[in-house]
Amino acid sequence: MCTTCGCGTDQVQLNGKSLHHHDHDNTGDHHYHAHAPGVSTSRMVRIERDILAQNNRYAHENRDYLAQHAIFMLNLVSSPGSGKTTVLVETVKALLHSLPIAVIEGDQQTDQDARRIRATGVPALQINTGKGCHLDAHMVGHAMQQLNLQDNSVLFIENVGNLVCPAGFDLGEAHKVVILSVTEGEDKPLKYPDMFHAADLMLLNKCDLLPYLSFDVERVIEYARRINPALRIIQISAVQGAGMQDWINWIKTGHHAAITDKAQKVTVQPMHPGD
Ligand SMILES: Nc1nc2c(ncn2[C@@H]2O[C@H](COP(=O)(O)OP(=O)(O)O)[C@@H](O)[C@H]2O)c(=O)[nH]1
Ligand SMILES: [Mg+2]
Ligand SMILES: [Zn+2]
Ligand SMILES: [Zn+2]
Repeated sequence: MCTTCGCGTDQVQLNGKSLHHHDHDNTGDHHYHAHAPGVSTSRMVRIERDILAQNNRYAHENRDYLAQHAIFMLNLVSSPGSGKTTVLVETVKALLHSLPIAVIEGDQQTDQDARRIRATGVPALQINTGKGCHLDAHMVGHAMQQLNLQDNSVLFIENVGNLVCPAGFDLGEAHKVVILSVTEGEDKPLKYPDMFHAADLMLLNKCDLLPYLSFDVERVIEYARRINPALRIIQISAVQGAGMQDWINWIKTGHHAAITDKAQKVTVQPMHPGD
């Protein structure tokens, strides 16, 4: 699977341009991660035997950068069609007057989702992974750099629709948020446990459709908590708005903590380093 083969890296595009259309040797200080000098990316991928270890190093750089700038980053993961983009568009509309926001969109092809986000007035960058089935921390680092992120902002990532390998890739996010819609069946947490284990919050979406389905909400909650007892679960309808305020409050609390955490790190600096 892709955690060991590094599939699709050469085809990755950011807003339609090759990930490495620029030369790493003259990118200046805005390119805040380093590649091994004199080694091409494709060769690096071949000689890098532990894709996840490499990913984790990039994720660490991303997380450091986000902490320094008090940016709260959420990684939204789900199967295709669960409602990630719909949730994001409604979330962005609810938050854009109170917080600076940016969005990174991941799909194999097209910039349709980035255009849906940009229609709200918020900046969005589309990553096309080609044959790749997940975002990795290296792509996200480049996308972060191109977005000119504001300090104290919220950065949302919509991952490639896939409940399998995005679970294994840390992007440097504060939390993975898994979206499961009620049309997908209650058994998905048991069938794709890694994702429900990796997530801190589950949004159960499309609850407006419950009257037409035999979906058992109590059962899906029991299955999800069997995999991850600490999982927060919020029932929502992105199109009708039910539960959305709870989700917005959860984001605001996390964003506030990110800012406060940064402020605390600043204030604990000793006034006189020698004391
Ligand atoms: N009934 C209903 N449909 C929804 C809801 N959220 C999303 N959808 C629909 O589900 C489909 C897929 O949504 P999209 O946001 O593109 O999913 P994504 O592939 O996860 O980004 C679209 O037709 C949406 O209108 C919801 O809360 N209720
Ligand atoms: Mg989408
Ligand atoms: Zn993958
Ligand atoms: Zn790079």
